[in-house]
Amino acid sequence: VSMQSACSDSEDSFDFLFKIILVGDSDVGKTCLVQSFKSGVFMEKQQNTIGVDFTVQTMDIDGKKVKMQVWDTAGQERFRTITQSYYRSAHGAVVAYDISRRGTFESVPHWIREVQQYGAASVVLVLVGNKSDLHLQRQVLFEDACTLAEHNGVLAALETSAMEAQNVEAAFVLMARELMARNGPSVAEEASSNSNIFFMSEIFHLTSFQLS
Ligand SMILES: Nc1nc2c(ncn2[C@@H]2O[C@H](COP(=O)(O)OP(=O)(O)O)[C@@H](O)[C@H]2O)c(=O)[nH]1
Ligand SMILES: [Mg+2]
Repeated sequence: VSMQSACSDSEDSFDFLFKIILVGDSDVGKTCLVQSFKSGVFMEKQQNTIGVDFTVQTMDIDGKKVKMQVWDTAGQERFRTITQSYYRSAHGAVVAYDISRRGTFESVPHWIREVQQYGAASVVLVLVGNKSDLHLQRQVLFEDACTLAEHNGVLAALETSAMEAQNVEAAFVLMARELMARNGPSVAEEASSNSNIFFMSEIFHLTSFQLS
C-alpha cells in the first residue's frame, strides 16, 4: 500500500493520502463526527447515506497537504455486520463510543478486535468518546477510556462533541500526524516536537483533552 504520492502541480495534488474508517455502536455520533469534520456544521438528524462511501477532506498539516478519505458506515453496525472490505486498506480507525451510554463503551473491545482482524496490522487506532457536551449524563470516565486505550495499543484517547465541534478536528489531525510520522522521516522530526500530539504516555497527565 502506497500512502505517499508524488507531488505534482495539479490542484488535486497532495503529499499524503490516508483512508480513515469510523467504527463503533449505532447512534454514538459517527456520522455527525464526519459531518462536523467535513463542514464544521452539526446536523441533528443524519441520514444513512447510500451510494456515498466516504468523504474527502484535505488539510494542511505541518506544511504538508494531507488528504483524508473518511469512511462512514451506512448503519450496518446496528447488526454488527460491517463488511470486511470496509476495513481493508484502512490506515487509521476512529473507534467511537458515547460518553453518556456505558454500553457503547463496553462494545469498544469488540470494534477494536474487528479492526485488528480485518484491517492491516499497522492500523492506527484513536479512541473517541463522543457527546462530551452531555457531561451531566456521563457514564464513562475519561480515565477508563485511557486505561482501555493503553491496554489495546490505541494511539490516543480523547473526548469530542460533534454537536459543539469540540476536538473533532483534533482527533483526525492527531491520527494524520501519527500516520505522517510513520511514513516520512522528515515529518516525524517535526511532529515529535509538536505539542499537539498526545500519545498514551502523555495522556495520563491530562484530565481533559483540549486542543484549541
Ligand atoms: N448531544 C450530542 N448529540 C450528538 C452528538 N453527536 C451526535 N449526536 C446525536 O446522536 C444521534 C446519532 O448520531 P449519528 O451521527 O447518526 O450516529 P451514528 O449512528 O454513530 O452514525 C443523533 O441524534 C445526533 O444528533 C454530540 O456530540 N452531542
Ligand atoms: Mg451513521
